[in-house]
Amino acid sequence: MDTNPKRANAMDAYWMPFTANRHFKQNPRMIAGAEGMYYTTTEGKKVLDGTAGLWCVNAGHAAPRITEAVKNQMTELDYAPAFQMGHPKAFELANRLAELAPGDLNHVFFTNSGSESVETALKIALAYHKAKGNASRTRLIGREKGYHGVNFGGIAVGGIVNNRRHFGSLLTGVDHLRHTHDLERNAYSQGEAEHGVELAEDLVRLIELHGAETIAAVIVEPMAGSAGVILPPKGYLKRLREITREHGILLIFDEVITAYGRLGKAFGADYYGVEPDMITTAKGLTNGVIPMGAVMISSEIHDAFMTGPDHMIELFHGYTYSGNPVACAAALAALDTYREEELFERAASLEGYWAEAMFSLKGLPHVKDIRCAGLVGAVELEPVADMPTKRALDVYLRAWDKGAHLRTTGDIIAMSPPLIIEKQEIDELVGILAESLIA
Ligand code: PXG
Repeated sequence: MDTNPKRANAMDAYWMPFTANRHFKQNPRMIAGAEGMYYTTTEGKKVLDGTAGLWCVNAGHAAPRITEAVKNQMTELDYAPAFQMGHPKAFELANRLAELAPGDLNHVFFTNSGSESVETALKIALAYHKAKGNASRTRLIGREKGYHGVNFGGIAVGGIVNNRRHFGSLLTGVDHLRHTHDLERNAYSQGEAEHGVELAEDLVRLIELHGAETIAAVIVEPMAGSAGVILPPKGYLKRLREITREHGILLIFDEVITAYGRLGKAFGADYYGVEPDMITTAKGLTNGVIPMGAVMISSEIHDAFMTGPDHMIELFHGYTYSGNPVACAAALAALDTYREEELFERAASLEGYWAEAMFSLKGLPHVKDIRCAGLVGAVELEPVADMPTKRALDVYLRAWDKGAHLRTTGDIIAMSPPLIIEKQEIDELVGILAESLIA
């Protein structure tokens, strides 16, 4: 490895995110280009993208409408101040998203990432209760194994220990529901897991412990992605909705992964048939090409802020790049692409084929569970004794050598291909995974 940071191709200066930096830099995997379902490496090798980038390139790489829209927007209007100023595409995009979102989620706040969408939703939840005269509602409830990005609010409500343990005391006044991962009862599930609806009653326990009047919001991923594709038990999300509604607690779905067609519907809320009070999104909003997030917010919450003198700022929150024109252009073009190419419907129509292909891996060495929903699939592996994560990492590296890009989390392999995937590419991807599991 060239470690001299003064040389352009040295690798030391770039501190890579969520990466084993020293291991990677000894044997780098470098991508030079991408189109459709495939990456091209710097050595000119084609690699099938089994994960839509990081769960974001839902329309496939270099989708022409999006590329064109970004180019055009750059020359037309590159930037406009986001505070006390607007530009038409931000309003157009908000309207399009409000139309797409379920129920009365009629308002949209723009951010630049999933992490910022989470912070935004948590802050709005607190400020909403204050605006309604319920200032004692300050407690936030997350769930064990939850992933809500990497900012302080998100790691406080999150439940992945390595994302929390190094960073001090985090937010106070946070509690967690128990997770719903249950291999013994639920192995080899699709869509929803059979057992575990009773785990929603954990919220009742927390209400009895803290008092409902102290709780502002519950945030969960409808399907937990980063912890390794944990499917909600049947009836679980509905029960969370009932309990939160009964006790005046807001329900936030973190759909940074599940929104924009990943499960074959616009939102996980549609797929599971449960309507939250806010939905956090990012990733697929722009097909991953320009950083952008959006929080969908109910009219009830939004309208609670629209009181007081109308020259006053209603919410003291926002980002320099909220509703950035280039990001808006990318998102509008992504939504056009999803609609015109019927990609959400396409994901739904492939769900059965995908699950069948994934379940064909049952019985291969070290496989102890397979879980699928929409175009998401995960294979959980028996860890190597005393070397957690090694089994999955080895499979990942073998698959990369064979020409497919997967994700690992712990000893779980996760896949989430672009929604443009063809059946023979599903066969290719799952075939490479099968070979990589065997040797
Ligand atoms: N919430 C959820 C549910 C997410 O999955 C975030 C928030 C944070 O988004 P940003 O844009 O700040 O990264 C995420 C991100 C993986 C993986 O392979 C998952 C994410 C990001 C990168 C990798 O598990 N999720």
